[in-house]
Amino acid sequence: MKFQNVRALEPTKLRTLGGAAIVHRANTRFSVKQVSDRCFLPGTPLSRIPVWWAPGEPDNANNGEDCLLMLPSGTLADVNCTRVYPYVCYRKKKKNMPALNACGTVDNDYNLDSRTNSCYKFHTTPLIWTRAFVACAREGGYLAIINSELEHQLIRDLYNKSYSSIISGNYNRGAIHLGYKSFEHLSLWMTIHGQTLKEAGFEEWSEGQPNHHDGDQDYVTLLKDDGLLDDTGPNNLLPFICEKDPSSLLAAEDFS
Ligand SMILES: [Ca+2]
Ligand SMILES: [Ca+2]
Repeated sequence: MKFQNVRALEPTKLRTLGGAAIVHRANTRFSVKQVSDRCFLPGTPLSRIPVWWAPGEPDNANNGEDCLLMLPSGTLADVNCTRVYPYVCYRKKKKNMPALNACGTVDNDYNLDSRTNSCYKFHTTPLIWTRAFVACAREGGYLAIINSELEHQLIRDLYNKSYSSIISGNYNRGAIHLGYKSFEHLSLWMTIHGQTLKEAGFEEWSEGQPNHHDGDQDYVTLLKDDGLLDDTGPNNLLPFICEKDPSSLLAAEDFS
């Protein structure tokens, strides 16, 4: 999805981007503001933006519609802010914008490994699994998934190389989060992309694992000591590795 200035977009153009735009209404006046924790739009009165309302809109149905949505027709309607829709982010083009690297991002902590043609970033600040999952997604990546013995070794090497950089604190530095979790009450361990571990290409558990310790271990880590998998709980703060497809974000021409 391209970063564009929503204010400058005709409905047809915005529609072409494949998303809906949600803006926020403060009291009775609409203005374009922060629309999610990923999109930030400057406060702009809607009166200064070309608006094409859908028939009968805005109707503030049930006195509970404080957000705006663009419909497939390109017209706007007010909706409840808890509704879930695709969205469009924009970023103003500036002079001297950083160049995209080989991983298709301006984040130079991502490094392309030609052996797997994937990019990897080691996060030295620990998070719980769900927060780590989101952190990777925000960067256009995903919690690392091991797809081969080669990638297993590569990820172990990155872990060992980065170990001394991990932020010190009262948590376990002896494991990192990976992109696997349990489904169907532990009867099925799958990657966040919907494959079984076997289908993904690596399913070597550490001895005695997964043990579902204390009945609450739904997430998968890689142990530093033996380099094998262990199930862990939802509140376990750990470093983690994000993996990224080099083509998963914008192409260079998208900035031109
Ligand atoms: Ca992988
Ligand atoms: Ca365990």
